[in-house]
Formats: sequence, structure tokens, C-alpha cells
Amino acid sequence: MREKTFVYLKPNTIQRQLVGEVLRRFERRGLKIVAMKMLWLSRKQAEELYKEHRGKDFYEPLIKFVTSSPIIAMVLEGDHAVKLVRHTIGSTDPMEASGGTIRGDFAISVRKNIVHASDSLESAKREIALFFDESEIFDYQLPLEEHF
Ligand code: RTP
Ligand code: MG
Repeated sequence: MREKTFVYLKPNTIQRQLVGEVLRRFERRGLKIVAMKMLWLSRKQAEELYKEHRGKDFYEPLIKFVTSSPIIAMVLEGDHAVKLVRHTIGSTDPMEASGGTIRGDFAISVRKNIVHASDSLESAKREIALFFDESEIFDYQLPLEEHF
């Protein structure tokens, strides 16, 4: 099933100049970038994005971290994109993330785990709508799409 999912590159990915490396992983997997922007999350935006975690012990440091420097937000499209992206990034805790996944290869910290991706189709819809207007999401073909 064709799906769209929300992904953003966390502040340390931009600070560590790993943007190209991470995007390359998604592109090689065959995922299509259909929207992208750089932004500096406001506290309000971060709180909305992570509202399910409010009250947890890691909530405050997480909000502080994700608002500490700019991020790159995007919408990725592909067959079963939600699950595929989650597999590509690996487990939340880099200690449990397999080698070959983005977190398994680039992260050592649970908080600074490089990238966020929606965990279900419902959260993907909610998170995409938080950051992108319909007009900012593009419908286009890749020349080799049929080969993926
Ligand atoms: P994400 O939402 O960022 O894609 O990550 P996730 O679904 O794999 O993890 P989730 O449970 O939604 O947690 C959101 C983010 O909170 C930070 N976190 N820190 N014990 C901790 O210190 C802890 N647990 C979670 C991580 O940055 C995680 O990505
Ligand atoms: Mg999550």
C-alpha cells in the first residue's frame, strides 16, 4: 500500500553534518522525498509533536534537545513507507539498533538518535499536517519508480 510518512532529522544530525548520509539511506531504499524543509522547532511545535510523552522523565530534556538547533523535516513516500522507514532507522535505543540501520550506524544516545519517524499511519497523518500544507507536498513520478 502506497503510504506517506513524516521524518525529521534531529539537531545533532545537522550539527554532525550527517544530512547527506542519512538522506542517502532513504533514497537508496527507494523512498521518494515528496516534501522537505529546514526549520527551527518552537517549544510549542515540539510539545505538540511529542504530546504523547508529556510527563515522562525524558520529556523535558527531549524538548530542550529538539529545539536547540535547526532540524530538517520531510515527507517520504513509498509502499508501506511507515514500516519501511522505521526498519531503516532502527530501534529507538541505539544500543538495540542493528548495524546497517541509521541509528545502529550513527547514534550512541537514545535522546540524540539522529532521526524521527512516525510510528503508525495515524501518527504520520497527524505529524505531516503539523508541518506541511497540502500545497507543499508534491505528486510526481521518478523515472525508475516501476523498478522499485
Ligand atoms: P521518534 O518518535 O523520535 O521517531 O522515536 P521513537 O518512536 O523510536 O521513540 P519514542 O518512544 O516515540 O520516543 C521519542 C523520542 O524520545 C527520546 N527518548 N528518550 N529514555 C530516554 O531517555 C528516552 N526515551 C525516548 C528519543 O529521542 C526518542 O526518539
Ligand atoms: Mg515516536
